[in-house]
Amino acid sequence: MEWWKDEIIYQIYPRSFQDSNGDGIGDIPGIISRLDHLQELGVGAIWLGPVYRSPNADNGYDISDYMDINPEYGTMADMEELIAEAKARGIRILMDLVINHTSTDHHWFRRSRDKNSPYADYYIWAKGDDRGHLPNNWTGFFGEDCWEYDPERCEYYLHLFAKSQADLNYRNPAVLEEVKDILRFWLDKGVAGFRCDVINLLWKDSLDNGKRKLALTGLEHYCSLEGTHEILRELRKVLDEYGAYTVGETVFVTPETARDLCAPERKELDAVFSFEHMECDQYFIKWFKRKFRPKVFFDCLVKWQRELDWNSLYLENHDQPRSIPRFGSREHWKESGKLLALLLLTLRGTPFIYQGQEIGMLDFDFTRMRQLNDVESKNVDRVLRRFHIPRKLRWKIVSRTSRDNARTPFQWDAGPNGGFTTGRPWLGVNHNCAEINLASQEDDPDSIWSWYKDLCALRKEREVLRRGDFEALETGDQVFAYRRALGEERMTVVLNFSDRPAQVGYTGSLVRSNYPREGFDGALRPWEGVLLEDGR
Ligand code: TEU
Ligand code: CA
Repeated sequence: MEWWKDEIIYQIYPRSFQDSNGDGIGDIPGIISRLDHLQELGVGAIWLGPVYRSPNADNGYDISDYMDINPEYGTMADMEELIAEAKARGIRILMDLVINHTSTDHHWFRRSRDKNSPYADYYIWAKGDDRGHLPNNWTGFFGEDCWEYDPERCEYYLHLFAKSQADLNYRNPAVLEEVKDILRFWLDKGVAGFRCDVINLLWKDSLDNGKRKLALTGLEHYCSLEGTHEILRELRKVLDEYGAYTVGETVFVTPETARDLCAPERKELDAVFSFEHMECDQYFIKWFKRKFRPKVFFDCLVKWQRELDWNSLYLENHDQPRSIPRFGSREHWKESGKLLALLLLTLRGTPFIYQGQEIGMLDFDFTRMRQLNDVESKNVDRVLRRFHIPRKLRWKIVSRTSRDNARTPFQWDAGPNGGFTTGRPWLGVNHNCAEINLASQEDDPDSIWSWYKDLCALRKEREVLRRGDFEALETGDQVFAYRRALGEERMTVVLNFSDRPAQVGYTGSLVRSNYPREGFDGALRPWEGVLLEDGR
């Protein structure tokens, strides 16, 4: 039963959702205390960010024990209670499956440093040459080299991400068997599936030198290779024993390579997170921003709607800056926040709402590097410093794109620390929590929160919005229009992504607008979106 074609999934970044014990760190009991919020929103599943034992070099994406819970987040009993309490509310739990790499604190890695141990080949080790050169010219995702010398083994190990995130070696069949055990462990506990971290990078073919690129040299040796597809088909056999859902985070996918990963007949993944629509406001790499181009964004969304029968839909996550400043308008905060919600919840696919998106949370209000936590942001600042970029310009480059923009604690109310913690928060709470918080929106029928709740309910009520076909009507420089159709049901969505009004020729009976209005006469106000029935 493809439940994920009828449900909306909510992403929780556990460190920043709700603290329950005053240590300033979000935790599992805190999540349990907020499940009623998620049930009221109307989501059918939670993608829970990594809560496994971890030294937190990358806030849990550096795992040292896949079958134990980070004590900062709680206990295994807490995790089992979360699964049960969520289930009691009709909410499934998806775990974050991070199997491209482990923490160098994992016992597999520690023992892999001894060439004679049974774990010697769990990771990708290589000799440099005796002049101190690295095994090849590949570069990593976090702005640093991707080879680290280990003085005990006297060899280098590969890490495409932080140096404490060592890439696993899937040429070793024992690694695949370990991963199958991890899947069974969590599926036996009742989770409904997994979000799979950088899952299209698992198989590295040769370690030959890669082509020099502006960033990420060597991709051709490890991105979406046939070996990875074989691994995914093997893992799918275990997942199918449980009817589990998988959505893969897949860097650099195109619709073609995405289909090879998630078309049903491939029996690999059920969906992927693509990145192309999140690259419409950058030059080549995300640190070099450009003005957001709505038409490029619309055309990209239309391409992916046309080329994949089904996929995930998202505008925010824990790696991306917030969507209103990026694709909407701070000046029209409420209208554009609602407009983006109307887009997300009326396209075809499985919508993902990231914590805080439902109340219009914005980027952090930090002013200096020492307030940041993110390893990627710190590495990039170090690289820029090596190129003698002045501090002010470094801060401008890093702060616009830093992943910490979406990692500030959830703003529950206007009280101290936005109601997130009674202690000192691990990452600063945005001072705008006085104005932007759930408590101030819950009883306001015109709030972004009320709008999300209403649209989630409407999507559940109207099958045409979940299962209907998609037809693009217009992708202009400011207006995006499309139609959903199922049997006799037709709904037209018309979105004005601009500070300027727009006049359009679509007709139909008004179902929703993010502005108060009676009927629809074709005149769209700034950042207005309308949903029409029997649109023409
Ligand atoms: O992210 C993979 C990844 O490539 C992103 O970091 C991306 O490069 C960029 O930050 C967004 O454009 C996954 C996790 O989502 C991320 O949090 C982890 O840091 C990373 O893998 C390593 O596990
Ligand atoms: Ca806590």
